[in-house]
Amino acid sequence: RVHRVCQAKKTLCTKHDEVKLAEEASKRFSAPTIFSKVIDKSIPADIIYEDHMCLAFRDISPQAPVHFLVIPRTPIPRISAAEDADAELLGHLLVVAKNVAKQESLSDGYRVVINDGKHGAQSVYHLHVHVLGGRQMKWPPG
Ligand code: TR5
Repeated sequence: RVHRVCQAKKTLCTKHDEVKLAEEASKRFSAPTIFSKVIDKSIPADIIYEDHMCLAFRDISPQAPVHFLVIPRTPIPRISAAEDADAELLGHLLVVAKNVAKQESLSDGYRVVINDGKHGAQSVYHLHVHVLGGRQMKWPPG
């Protein structure tokens, strides 16, 4: 049988095409995480900003006097799974991060972090931007 995608692409029909597509799809649309429940408000969170594209809420285990997360409503699992077409959304997350940092009076500066995957020590697979402030940060991070 000729797979529809192979027909459309007029390439040699191999199973690999479907496997590849499934892999790509699974990278982008992973299982819902706890942050989906923050978005649909089925679990409580201290939400300090929200708009049509994203939410900002306080981290449940703060690593600094101010520690909040900015997440897209669209459940992109991790920054490495974002696509070029997500540029506007990704830019928006940073704009919101700096606006909420200002709202939180972080006038002496702050740190913005995105952890990706195992080496990045990511634990929740719904893209999130950490903003930490209210104390002196050290460099390099651990
Ligand atoms: O390690 P990464 O970069 O994936 O960061 C995940 C962050 O989510 C950690 O800093 C956690 O403390 C934070 N986290 C985890 C949960 C949670 C949360 N922040 C706010 N509210 C949360 N709820 C309700 N449940 C969590 N499991």
